[in-house]
Amino acid sequence: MYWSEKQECMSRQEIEQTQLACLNKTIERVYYNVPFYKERLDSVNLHPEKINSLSDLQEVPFTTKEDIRKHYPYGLFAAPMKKIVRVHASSGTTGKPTVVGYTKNDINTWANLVARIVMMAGGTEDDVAQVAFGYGLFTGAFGLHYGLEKIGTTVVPISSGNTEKQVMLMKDFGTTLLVSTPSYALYIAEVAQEMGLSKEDLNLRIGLFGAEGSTEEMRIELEERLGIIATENYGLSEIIGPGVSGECTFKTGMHIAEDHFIPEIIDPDTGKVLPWGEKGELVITTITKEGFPLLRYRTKDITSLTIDRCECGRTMARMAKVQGRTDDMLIIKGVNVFPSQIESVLIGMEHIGPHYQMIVKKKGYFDTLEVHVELIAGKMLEKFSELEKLEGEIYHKLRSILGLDAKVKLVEPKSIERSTGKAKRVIDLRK
Ligand code: DLL
Repeated sequence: MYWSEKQECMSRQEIEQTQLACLNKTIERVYYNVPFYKERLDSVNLHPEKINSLSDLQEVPFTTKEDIRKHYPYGLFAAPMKKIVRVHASSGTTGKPTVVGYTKNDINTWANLVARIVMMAGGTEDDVAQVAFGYGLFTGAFGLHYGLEKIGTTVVPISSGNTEKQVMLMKDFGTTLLVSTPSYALYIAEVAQEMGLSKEDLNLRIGLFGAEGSTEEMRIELEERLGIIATENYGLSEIIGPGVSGECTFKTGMHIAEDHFIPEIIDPDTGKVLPWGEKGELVITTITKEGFPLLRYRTKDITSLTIDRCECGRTMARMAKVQGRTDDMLIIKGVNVFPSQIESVLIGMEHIGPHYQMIVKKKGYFDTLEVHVELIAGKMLEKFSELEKLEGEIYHKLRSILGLDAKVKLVEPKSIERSTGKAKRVIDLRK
């Protein structure tokens, strides 16, 4: 089932024609409305009428999060404030947040794009959707909310946290579709189990998970524990929020709304554009936004793109699971390490749960990695020798995958803090 079949199933030629027409309009819009872009485009001698083909986009300089921060709060808006009807912001860990603004048309576009990803995942007007993202400046909750309403699902705007009540309402309201981060969904599953509820007691059928990475192993765990089809979606506040891309039920990558965004993959070190299929940093240009358009925004997310045929019939390019961010890629003793690699080793091993944390420290000149892994309640191994054996097993698996010696520490059940939003997997104490 499609939300907008005509757009989602265009031929490649139609997609490219649409992209070029919209790109031209966007370049003109930012050139004449945002001094930052005028300066940037002038600096490479790229007047708007010089963009005659999609490949000309490669001449346009990148935009970074730093650029947005420097123009805090509204300096990159391309519409007058009276036309801006909503702002959202992403909370950086340090400094000021990045602020994004939407016109009425942008809000409408956004709802349509989210409606697409909900229907791709199998959602319909018969669903009861529990939005367990935090409502607020974060784009997750409001983004999903309006898209779900557009389709006609019954929305339960419960927000994140208050997990026991979350489970109680899930049962009483007959929730069929859960919207959350994958890590929070796992926590919800744990609490449901503690409350004595099995998946058969709940009515869930679809998970729409996003806002953070997760592995295939995590998907399987969520599907088994909650009795759902777990789909993933991706987005970032700077680009629009959720709705940039999402999986259909074939789960072979996330379809990008290419009629609104032009994706590119670049080598993060050289900035060179890479061909389809190659892994690198995702760069996105928005081509229909009015309030806050961005040209060649460096997402820092590492993935690859494909336009191979998808069985669902959609023709839009698909992006692979995000492997990590160029800035949460840890470099430990010269080795590149992503939390997702650790997760795929841990999930599926006996006696341990899916909760872990990586602690990176500096010892003299050397970096050290300690991985804390939680034991499963009730399966607590009593014999010290068995604990040691398990630690050794994890240590060897991590070493063979990462090529790195990590100290493994098994910790008590429930001792690692649960998150109700994006999970904090890495504690970097080196700075
Ligand atoms: O997380 C938008 C969103 C909300 C997407 C709800 C999907 C669902 P930000 O808070 O600005 O926006 O964070 C954006 O989160 O650059 C990625 O690093 C990460 N991210 C988002 N979705 C995924 C995903 C929202 N499916 C940043 N896999 C992005 C991996 C993801 N990382």
